[in-house]
Amino acid sequence: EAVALAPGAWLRPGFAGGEVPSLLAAVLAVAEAAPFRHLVTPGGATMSVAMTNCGSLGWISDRRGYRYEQVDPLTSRRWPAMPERFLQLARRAADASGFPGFAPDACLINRYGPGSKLSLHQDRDELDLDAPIVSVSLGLPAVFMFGGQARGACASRHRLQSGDVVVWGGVSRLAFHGIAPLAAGAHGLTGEFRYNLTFRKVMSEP
Ligand code: MD5
Ligand code: FE
Repeated sequence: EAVALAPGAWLRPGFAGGEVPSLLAAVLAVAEAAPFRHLVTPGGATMSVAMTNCGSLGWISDRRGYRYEQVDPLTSRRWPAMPERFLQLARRAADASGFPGFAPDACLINRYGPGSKLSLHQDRDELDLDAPIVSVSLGLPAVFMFGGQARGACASRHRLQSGDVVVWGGVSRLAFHGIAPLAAGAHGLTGEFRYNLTFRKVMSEP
C-alpha cells in the first residue's frame, strides 16, 4: 500500500481518506483565528501559496528571512493550538513509516489556488533534522516535484491527491522538492483550492 518515492520517503495513498472532511473543518477553524496570508520572501517576492500555521511554532517569511515564530505577526497572538486529530494522524503516519513517537510542534498549512506553486527548495529551518516531515494533501490534486539531493533538475514527479499522506525522513528529509502550478479545478469539499498540512518537529529535545 505504501510507495517508496525515495529512500526514507513513503507515499501512503488515501491514508487520511476518511478524515478529509474533519481535517478540512479543522483547517478552516485554524484560519478563523490565524487567517491565510501571502508571505513575502527575503528577496521581496510575494508567494503565490497562502499560508497559516497551528502548533506552538509557525513558519513565516519576510524581508528579514525565513524562521519559526511563537507569535503570528498578523494577529500578534500565539498560533492556534494544534488540533488533536492533526497530532494523531501525523503520529500514526510516522509510526507506520518507521519513525515512531513523532511529536510535531509546528504545522504549516499551505493553500494553493489556481496557478499557485512552490519552487524547488529544501526544508531546513528546523533544528531537529532527525525527525521526519509528514505531509497531508486535501482537495484538488497537485504535481509534486522531487529533485533529490542536488538543486536544479527535477528527478521525478508524483501526483498527490486528497487524502494522500507522505512521510519524508532519513536522507529524503533534506531533498529538494516543489509543487507545480496548480491546475484550475473544482473539488467537492475545497472548491478551487488544494490544502497541504506539513507537520514539523522544529525544536530538538533538551
Ligand atoms: C506541499 N509543502 O505539498 C509541500 C509538501 C512546504 C512544502 O514543501 O515546504 O511547505 S511537504 C514536502 C516535503 C517536505 C520535506 C521533504 C520533502 C518534501 N522531500 O524530501 O521531498 O505543499
Ligand atoms: Fe517544503
